[in-house]
Amino acid sequence: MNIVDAKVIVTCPGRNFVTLKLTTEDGISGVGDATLNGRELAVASYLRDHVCPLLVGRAADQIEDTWQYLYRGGYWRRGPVTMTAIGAVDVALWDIKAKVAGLPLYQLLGGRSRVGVTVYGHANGGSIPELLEEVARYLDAGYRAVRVQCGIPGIDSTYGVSGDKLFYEPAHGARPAETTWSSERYLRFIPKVFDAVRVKHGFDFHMLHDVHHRLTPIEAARLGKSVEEYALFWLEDPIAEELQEGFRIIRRHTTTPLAVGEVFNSIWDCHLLIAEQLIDYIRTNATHAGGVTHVRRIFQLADLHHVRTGSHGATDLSPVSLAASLHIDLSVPNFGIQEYMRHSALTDEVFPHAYRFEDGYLHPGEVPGLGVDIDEQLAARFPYNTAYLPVIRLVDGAMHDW
Ligand code: GCO
Ligand code: MG
Repeated sequence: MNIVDAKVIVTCPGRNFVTLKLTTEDGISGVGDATLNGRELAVASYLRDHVCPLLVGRAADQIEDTWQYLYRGGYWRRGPVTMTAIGAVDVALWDIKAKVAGLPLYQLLGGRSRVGVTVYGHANGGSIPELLEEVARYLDAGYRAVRVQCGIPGIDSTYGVSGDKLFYEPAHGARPAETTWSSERYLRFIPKVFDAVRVKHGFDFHMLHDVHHRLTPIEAARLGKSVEEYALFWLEDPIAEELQEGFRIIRRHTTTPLAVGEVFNSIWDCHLLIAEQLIDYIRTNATHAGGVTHVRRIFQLADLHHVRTGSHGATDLSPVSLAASLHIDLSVPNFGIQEYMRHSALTDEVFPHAYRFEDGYLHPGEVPGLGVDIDEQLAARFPYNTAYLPVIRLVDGAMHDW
């Protein structure tokens, strides 16, 4: 059963998404998410110009061989653009294989290992009182885990806090927005945020927090140590992660669990972190790290080393990506938690899907394949719109990690 058509669909129902759709000679089609926020068209071109022509005429059922063909065959390995493109092909082929089998994808990955996929929602507030109200909203809605982000006095804008509570992901405009950052102010204030949340809402839910790559290892060590009493489920991306050895410094000082990996795209980006047990949760995701095939490899390595999964699920990843994550989450033995930021109603309309939220869990549904599709006619009504993530500078004007 050969692939006869490979199509790249770019659409912007509020934010940009790139989707690969593969169709076989039997008329079965599969979809893969190829969205790389702020660099979308690079992946679209990589697929259209260099990958789609190679796929037409290939057997749709040889998923591993196709993965190796694109990875080894490209000669230039790894990197976010390459691995996102390979990931989209891989997920689309798994979608097709599961449809051919007449089974939801998780059945092909070994079947269900749990009743549902525990997700965390995003509560954010400009101030502590506002944040406390948002946390209450999530707990009332049945969430068992909530990420907390709060405005920092003296800093004009900070990661994770926005006016639009529901669909936070700040990518806008023909040039990146620029704001100022102070790690000193952040470090002084953030323990008060965790204290207020625990005082008001107690310890009966998982509390998470994302530092978004902004500290040095020794600053992160100090923060982790100073907030141990608040029992964070995880502290995410405390430092920039290129230097994996940097985590040894953090680990030496604190028992606060660490989650890392949303910007990683291969097993080689995280093998030292995992093998030395320097982190507790690995956040790689099928879209940016080479699809179901490669992410499963990463998760198996993690399982050997007591590292659990916590896949990236921000709204700059499409519902196709979320569906792929849910099938993996439901089946792997070392699942930890899944990020869940709800997509807008319009995005949900463009990507009709079978997954559903219930009682703090997401369920991928029982539809054969991924259980998600793209409405191409509707998608065509929303053309690409240039949008960049913000950048930040320190008080003296120097560039810092956003
Ligand atoms: C998260 C992430 C996102 C990223 C975004 C970049 O934990 O969900 O940090 O908010 O910033 O995916 O495109
Ligand atoms: Mg993050």
